Amino acid sequence: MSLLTVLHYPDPRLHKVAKPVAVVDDRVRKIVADMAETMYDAPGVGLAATQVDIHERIIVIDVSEEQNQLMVFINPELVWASAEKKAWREGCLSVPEFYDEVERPDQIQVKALDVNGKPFEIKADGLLSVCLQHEMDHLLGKVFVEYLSFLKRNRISLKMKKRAKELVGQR
Ligand code: GNR
Ligand code: NI
Repeated sequence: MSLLTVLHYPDPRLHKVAKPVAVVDDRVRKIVADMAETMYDAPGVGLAATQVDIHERIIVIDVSEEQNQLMVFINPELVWASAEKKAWREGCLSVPEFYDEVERPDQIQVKALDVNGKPFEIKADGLLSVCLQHEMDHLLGKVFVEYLSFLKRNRISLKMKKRAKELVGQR
């Protein structure tokens, strides 16, 4: 397994649209294993392939307290979303140290393929629902800060660019 580099906002590669996986084979399972390792190392509760510059519809999630219940979603599709919405304070490994409220459907139903290419469907609420929607957005090239006001997003962009410059200066 190997750790992958997580892209940071406002990297334009975060806005690429991921393509469906054609066959779930060992190549895909290697990507899943590397993504899981990267997510646990961060640590984060989810990771979309887009964030590690792989533009295929692959998501890993672990919302368990012990971080020992890996969930894998290949070619995820939204089947249903509740009319009821809920605001949640979100963070993102691609926008480190920024947190803000985003309103999304409270409950969702998603279908996907597992690591063996077998279809499954789940109904999600709470953190799993928020995280799944956050990750599916990544696969469409959307980062959560795009739900925030223009002013907030601009401030985040400027800070991230400044921080990137500082990091270069330290080398
Ligand atoms: O680690 C993460 N935590 C989180 C908290 C609230 C809402 C969404 C998330 S996902 C995030 C990891 C990440 O950036 N996934 O793309
Ligand atoms: Ni994210």
